[in-house]
Amino acid sequence: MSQNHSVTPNPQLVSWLLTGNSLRRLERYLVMINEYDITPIVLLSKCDLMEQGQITEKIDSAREIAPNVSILPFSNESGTGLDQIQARLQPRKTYCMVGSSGVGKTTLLNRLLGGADLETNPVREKTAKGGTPQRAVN
Ligand SMILES: Nc1nc2c(ncn2[C@@H]2O[C@H](COP(=O)(O)OP(=O)(O)OP(=O)(O)O)[C@@H](O)[C@H]2O)c(=O)[nH]1
Ligand SMILES: [Mg+2]
Repeated sequence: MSQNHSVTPNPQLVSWLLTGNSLRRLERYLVMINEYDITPIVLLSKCDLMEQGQITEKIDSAREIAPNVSILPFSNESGTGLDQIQARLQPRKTYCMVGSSGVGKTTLLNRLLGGADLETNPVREKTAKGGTPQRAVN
């Protein structure tokens, strides 16, 4: 029997980064992702809570640290930008989404998958962080 059977999957990963507020954090994600053959897309979440000027400002500052990366503002609330995100998704590709707790990752998945109904948590007022409904499953 041939020893050359390669069964290693070679998924094309696109990692999504949702910036909460921290550009430092975004920078760390990009450094981490740069280690792999992954094309990142920065998703700027909750743009319904921002004025157009603030959105432009955020995009400009993200672009300074990620000059060649697509930056897509979106809102789960109003639906703005969801079609642009959807347009980036291809069947049978693997995608990975990272971002601070509470930025809206699960809500976005629910919107994109339609009817997935994964559990979301309100952002806690004191910490401005989500309640981490997603946990590792052993
Ligand atoms: N205003 C506004 N609120 C949003 C939006 N997307 C999500 N939220 C709210 O933000 C809170 C946190 O959303 P989640 O989707 O649970 O956040 P998450 O990133 O999955 O958080 P973890 O699972 O803790 O990592 C929920 O109360 C959502 O309803 C949005 O586009 N606009
Ligand atoms: Mg979640």
